[in-house]
Amino acid sequence: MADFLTNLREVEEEGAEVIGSAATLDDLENARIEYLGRKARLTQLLRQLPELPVEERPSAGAEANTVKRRFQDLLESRSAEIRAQSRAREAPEFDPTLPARARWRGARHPCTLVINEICEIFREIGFVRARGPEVETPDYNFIKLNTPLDHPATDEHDTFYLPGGLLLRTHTSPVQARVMEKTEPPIRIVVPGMCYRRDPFDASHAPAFEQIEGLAVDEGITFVDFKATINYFVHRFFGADASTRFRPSFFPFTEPSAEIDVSCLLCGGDGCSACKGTGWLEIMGAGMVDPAVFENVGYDPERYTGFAFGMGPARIAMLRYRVPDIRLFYEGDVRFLEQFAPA
Ligand code: 2U9
Repeated sequence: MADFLTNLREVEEEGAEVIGSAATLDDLENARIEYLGRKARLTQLLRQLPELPVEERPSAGAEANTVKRRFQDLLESRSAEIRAQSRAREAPEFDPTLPARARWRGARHPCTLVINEICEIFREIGFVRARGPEVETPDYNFIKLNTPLDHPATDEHDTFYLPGGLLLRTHTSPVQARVMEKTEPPIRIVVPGMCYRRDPFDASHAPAFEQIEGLAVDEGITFVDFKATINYFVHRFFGADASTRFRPSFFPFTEPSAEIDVSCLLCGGDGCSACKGTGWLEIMGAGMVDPAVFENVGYDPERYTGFAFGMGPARIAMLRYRVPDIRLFYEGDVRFLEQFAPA
């Protein structure tokens, strides 16, 4: 037994030294064969176990197995060290002459650009921005706006109804109703925001889209103020050469109502594919606020008059930036959006 243990210690010391100083994975493999292989001294010592007295065999066997496990552990850790050293050697050195990575230029969304420009034009003539909730009640989205719940606009096919009787606003108009309820005239506001309708997602419709609406209420506001303000806006936004056309229309919240066209930006009114040969592009709906709406928000319709208008910034952006498909605004494709970054 004493000889056995002496030999074992000798093998252990020598093996640990050889494994620990292996410089390459090949050296390490040779050390493994030499100290754990079939012909290794340790293997031979293990084979001698049956020759020891029977009572000494268990402890001698345990000692030998401990040495075997130590070799295995040492092989593993040395192998990890050698691999880490070679990875570090292979890593490219820092090269300060390499060109810098291109920076991604952030850009405002084209609809945001249009909204900001519209708000700025109206700010200069006394309109302030107002905002309100995107989740609304049928009362604010429809009833206060003179749209009874049996009106087709309230149909489930057109409106996203939420559990609990709420809905996603289908226009920003409820914000104007809320502002009027809280504020005495005079009022001049522009209201940008997202709206939701159960429309198909196609080249000219999106189920979630921006709207910007405006409202002016005071004593003595007339149709002349309405037309002059809209014409002023169109000339500021589309240019002094742009002409407007007011076509009679109908909205539940305005009376009289109009749809407003601007002379085609592409052909100047001669007729082209963009304006379908008409020379005109529709840009907004508008009208004098219906007295019933004033009644609903607690204003005296005998005392106050006003006008209101609404536009779709995505539609305006399509005309301005010649974008053929509204879906491009809502797909988040950086290649499209980064084109709107300032130079
Ligand atoms: C109140 C009173 C009146 C807002 C108006 C329109 C006409 C209109 C659409 C154009 C295209 C929205 O983006 S669009 O889908 N808007 O045609 N909006 S008058 O009238 C109001 C709003 C609120 C209290």
